[in-house]
Amino acid sequence: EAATKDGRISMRRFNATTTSATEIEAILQRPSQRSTDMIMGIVNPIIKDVRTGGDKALLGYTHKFEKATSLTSPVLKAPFPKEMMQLSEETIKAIDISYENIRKFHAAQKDEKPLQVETMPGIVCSRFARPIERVGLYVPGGTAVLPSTALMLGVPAMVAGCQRIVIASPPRADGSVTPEIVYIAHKVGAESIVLAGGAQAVAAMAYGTESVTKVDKILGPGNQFVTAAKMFVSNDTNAGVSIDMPAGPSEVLVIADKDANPAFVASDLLSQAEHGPDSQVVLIAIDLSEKELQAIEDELHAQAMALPRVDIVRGAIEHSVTLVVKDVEEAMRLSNAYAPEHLILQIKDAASAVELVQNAGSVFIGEWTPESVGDYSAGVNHSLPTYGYAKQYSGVNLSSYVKHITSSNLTAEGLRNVGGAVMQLAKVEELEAHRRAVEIRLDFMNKNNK
Ligand code: HSO
Ligand code: ZN
Repeated sequence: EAATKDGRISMRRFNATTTSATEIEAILQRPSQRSTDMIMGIVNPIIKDVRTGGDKALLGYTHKFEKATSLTSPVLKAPFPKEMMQLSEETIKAIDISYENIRKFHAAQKDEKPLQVETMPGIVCSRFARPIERVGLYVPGGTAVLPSTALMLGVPAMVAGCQRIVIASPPRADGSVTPEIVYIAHKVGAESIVLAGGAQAVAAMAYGTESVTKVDKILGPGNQFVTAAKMFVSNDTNAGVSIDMPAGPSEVLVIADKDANPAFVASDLLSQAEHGPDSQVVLIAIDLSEKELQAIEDELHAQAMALPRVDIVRGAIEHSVTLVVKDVEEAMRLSNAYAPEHLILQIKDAASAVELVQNAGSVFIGEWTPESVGDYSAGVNHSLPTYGYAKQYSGVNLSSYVKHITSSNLTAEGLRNVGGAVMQLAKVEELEAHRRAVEIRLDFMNKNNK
């Protein structure tokens, strides 16, 4: 079946109950990405160049790729001039409301006090968190400016107490940055904005340049070049930098039943589809009749045709699919296997279905919870694992900005209690100095009546 037969925007449709498991697996494949070798071939020289050439090389790439030839410095340092944050009242209000909700939700993720456990009498093990000192937050440009990503990455960094927050984002052709991003950078206390995008921005933050602060961790979504660069620098021990997670194109999986409003379902599918032609949207329809499926498809087409980004939507819908299943268990099984970045539950008793969720980046529960609220303002983070990585990664959250340190504290009694086990294992491993570090203390205790 052609996805957009006669110009009609419609998803392929399969009945999961009568389709084989291997076929379903193939249907739910993510759209293929360009080969990593090809991407690395482009990204590697850029990274090397910025690493050795510093500011000059970085600026060169920004002049070339962003066409921002008037730009003479790659960094804008705080305090940011007021004239760079000129925004309408409505936009300021919207950013402020979203900022506050994101702040509240991430502040609640703070460990109140260090974890402390007495594993044996006289042995206290603890764990406590410390912020990562310097973080680099990548805010993509591209087909849409995404100041909301600056909020999603910047607010938790501020809440975690990161000392130096660097934001990188490609400038516009006139060399300026979107005022929303400058305003958010100011609100989260960023020390600078790196006016660069792509692999060159990642390299600048990973190694540092004359004017770009070297960071300890780089977070944020990006295209395949950004992702490849993040993977490269996180593997380079000379960089000493980590990353949040691998990122792929955005995706959503909607589970809908007879209770779902077809217009709502279509609107959710489209809000993800408009991100990019490589986005993927999946609809799992529980026991819907031909007529009910048709109602969703009609809505999808009608709403899509009225969107400014209809061409992008068309691309995304081409590799998107509807699967008809018989019950919520079957729906969840498929969803867990797909591990969507966003999972929307438009079903009866949606909240009680959440316990069946095993793999998903973020869940949107019930008909009054469109994904867009989470994308912008509810308080949850929108930087989430894509491409099936929800099976092993969490989305960006407060712990993305801290590392946990453990400590042990033993009394003489504690060492007496555990010393034998330590000495025996050291013996097994033939690490005599390890064994003696205990023995020397136990001997000392015996001699001094401790
Ligand atoms: N849905 C995107 C985030 C976003 N939506 C930004 C709008 N702006 C990926 O989670
Ligand atoms: Zn979105």
